[in-house]
Amino acid sequence: MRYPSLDPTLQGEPGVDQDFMSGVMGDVILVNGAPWPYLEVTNTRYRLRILNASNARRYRLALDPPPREGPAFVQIGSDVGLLGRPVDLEKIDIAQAERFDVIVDFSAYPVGTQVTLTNQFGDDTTGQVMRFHVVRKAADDSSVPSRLVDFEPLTRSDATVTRQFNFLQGPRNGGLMWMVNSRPFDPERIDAEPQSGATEVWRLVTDVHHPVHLHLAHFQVLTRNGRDPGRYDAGWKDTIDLPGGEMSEIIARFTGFRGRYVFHCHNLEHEDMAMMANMEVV
Ligand SMILES: [Cu+2]
Repeated sequence: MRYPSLDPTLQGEPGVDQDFMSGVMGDVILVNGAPWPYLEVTNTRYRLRILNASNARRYRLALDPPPREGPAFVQIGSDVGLLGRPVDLEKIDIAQAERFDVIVDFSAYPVGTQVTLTNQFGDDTTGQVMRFHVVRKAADDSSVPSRLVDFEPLTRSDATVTRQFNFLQGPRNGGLMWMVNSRPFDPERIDAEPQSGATEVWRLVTDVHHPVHLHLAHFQVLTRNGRDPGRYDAGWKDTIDLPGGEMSEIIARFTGFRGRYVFHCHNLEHEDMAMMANMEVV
């Protein structure tokens, strides 16, 4: 596999060729390290914990064929834990580093069916992810509870501080770099100092699509371009899929530990080309 690094030794100058500034995408989809694997399943409910671990690829996951009845996926968890209530989804848009914890009920398929997990954002080789073979019947006494955990929705009035971070490309050192608030990552610079225990609203502005990931702090999506959160924003999260040219607001609680943590775009090439910043919880 060729990785288009500026420095083939990966020891010196970070970053990739200009052609790959928007991120390196492969042409083989791996699941748990295997290309396009299949899994034999019984005609029962399965819990699937899905992580998008690609460098730069977003997925729109769907089941082909779709189930005869019921939703394709019942989402029970987000990036950092169970939702308050399950959410029915026909498709899952998942950006790099996001996680979806879902139930798929294979009793909606006759035994003998092959069900492909597809990627509707892909084409040719990247349009398929893996396959499930429904090979036999089995007893299933499981159910999905209508209430999962106590979930406390945060509101704007909970926040004591509002900050804005712009995730934009800009000129730097004669070239272009991916930066936060027009500054490339500097491990020694602190870009935000939340108080321990504080709740803050962070406004996140983008030029192109960036999945933004916070270390330490969990957050809820408050608004997207002034509107309500989207269908994939339920629960506590640590990564938000930000479309290009938009402004979204998250509300985060800085609990647990003091000290220095990073936040960054989780497109790995953007991150490695300096779209990262430090916060210090004080
Ligand atoms: Cu990015």
